[in-house]
Amino acid sequence: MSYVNHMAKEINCKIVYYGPGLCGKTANLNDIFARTNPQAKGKMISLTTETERTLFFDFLPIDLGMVRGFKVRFHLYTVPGQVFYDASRKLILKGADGVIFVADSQESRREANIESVENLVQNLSDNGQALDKLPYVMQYNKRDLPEVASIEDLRAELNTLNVPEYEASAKSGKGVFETLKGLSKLVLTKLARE
Ligand SMILES: Nc1nc2c(ncn2[C@@H]2O[C@H](COP(=O)(O)OP(=O)(O)OP(=O)(O)O)[C@@H](O)[C@H]2O)c(=O)[nH]1
Ligand SMILES: [Mg+2]
Repeated sequence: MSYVNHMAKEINCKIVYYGPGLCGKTANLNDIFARTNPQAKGKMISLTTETERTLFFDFLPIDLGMVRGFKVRFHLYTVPGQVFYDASRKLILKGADGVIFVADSQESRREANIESVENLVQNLSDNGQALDKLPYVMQYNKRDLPEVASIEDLRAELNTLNVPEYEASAKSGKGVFETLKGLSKLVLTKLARE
């Protein structure tokens, strides 16, 4: 749930990057970190194993400017994608103000993507939240690789809620900011209505 500090005139929002193992969640945060100027970002914190797989989460606070006199700060989190880290995923998802689903476009990951969306729905529901009530966007990542599924197929399999969708190659930064901008627009629109 967004935390509005009226004294400091700050709005704090929690954004969670979700998706199967190795889909590129951490790559999204790394790119955002690398391209954001120092005044607008906090420290990036990564809890990883030696192999750079996310063990618990990555965390990056960034300032997105002002909305009606309030400073808007996004707290970006990634979850660990590996199936057996489910308890961590559920915990990190708690209180999310918005979710970005990062799909791995490779044909070989089609089933993993579907399972991960199902896992997202289940974990939200366990936390008392519903995906169709949340600001939510879809990113089709790794478009630079050969043997990727078509956007039409990915859409049919993953984007059943028909949310805004973005093609990306997070490794080179393509589509990363567009995705975040799309989600932040939804989050801010919802905040303005509350
Ligand atoms: N070719 C290509 N490789 C990518 C892209 N995005 C990420 N990768 C690579 O895929 C691997 C996994 O990326 P990560 O960002 O660590 O994936 P993750 O989703 O954080 O994985 P977990 O933390 O294990 O859940 C890394 O080697 C990345 O460099 C992309 O768009 N294109
Ligand atoms: Mg990661």
